Amino acid sequence: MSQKSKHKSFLGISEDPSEARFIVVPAKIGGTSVGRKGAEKAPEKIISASWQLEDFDTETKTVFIQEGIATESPCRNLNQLAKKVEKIISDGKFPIVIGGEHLITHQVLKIFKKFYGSVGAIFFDAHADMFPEFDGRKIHHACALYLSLPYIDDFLCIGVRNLSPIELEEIKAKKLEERFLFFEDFFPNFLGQTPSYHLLTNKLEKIKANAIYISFDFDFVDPSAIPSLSTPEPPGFSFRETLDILKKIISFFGSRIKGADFVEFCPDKNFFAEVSAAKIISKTISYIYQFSRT
Ligand SMILES: [Mn+2]
Repeated sequence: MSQKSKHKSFLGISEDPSEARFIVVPAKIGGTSVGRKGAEKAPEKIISASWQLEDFDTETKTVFIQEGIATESPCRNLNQLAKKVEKIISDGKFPIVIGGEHLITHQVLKIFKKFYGSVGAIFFDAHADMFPEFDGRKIHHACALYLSLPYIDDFLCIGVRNLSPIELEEIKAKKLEERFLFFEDFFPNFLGQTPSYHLLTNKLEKIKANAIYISFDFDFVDPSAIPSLSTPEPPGFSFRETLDILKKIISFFGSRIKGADFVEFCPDKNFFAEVSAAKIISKTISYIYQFSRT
C-alpha cells in the first residue's frame, strides 16, 4: 500500500505505475487561450495543492486509493500525450489527464477510439467549443469538441452558457442540438419553467457506447468556487452541484467509464482555487472507485 510523500505526485502518493489502477498524466500543453494564458502551468499547481487532501472519502466512506494511484512524468506536446495514454489503456489502466488547455481532449479520444471502438464522451463545459477554427487555428481550445467529433460515437455536453452564433450554426448543421444541456436547463427560471435533473438522466440513457470518457473543463464551475480559469463564465454550478452531477453521471455509467481529463485551470497564486480543483479530481476518482465496483 502507498505512503504519503512530498514529491510531484497527485495526493503526494508515490506508487509504481505498474501497481496502480489510476494513472495521473500531467499535460503541460497550452498556448491558444482567448482569455488568460498559463493553463500549461496548472498540473503542477493542482498536484501540489492535492497534497493536503486525504485518501478517505467521508461521503462514500471508502479509501478510494485502494486500487492504487500513480503519477506519470509530465507531457509537453500532443504526441507525448497520445503515446502515454495508449500505454496506460493498453495496460488496462485508467488515465486521469490534468491539463493544460482543452485542445488535449481530442488527442486522448483518438486513442480511445482506436482501442475501444465505440466511445461516448461527457463534456462538462461553460462553452460548446464547437468552432471549426479560431484565430486561423484548427488545434485551438475553442475547437475542443469540434476536434473530438471524429473520434466519438456519442456525446453529451452540459453546462454551456456562452455560445457563439458560429457554433450554433455548426451544431444545427450537424444535427447535434439534442447533445447539449445548457446551464439554464438545470434550474427553475422566472418564466415558471422548472427544469430538473431528470433531463440529464434521459440524455444519459441514449448513450450506448462501450467506453465513456469524461472531459471536465473547470469553467463548468461557478467562478466564485474556482476563480483561477482561462475563461471564467458566471453564473456556473456551485461546488456541491458540480459534485452531485459528477456523481450522478459516474454512478449511471459505472465500469463503462474508462478515462477522464480536467482542463482550463489557469493558476494565479490562489491556493484556495488550486485545492478546489484538486478536490474535484479526487472526488471523481473516489466516485469511479465506488461505482465501477458495483
Ligand atoms: Mn470552457
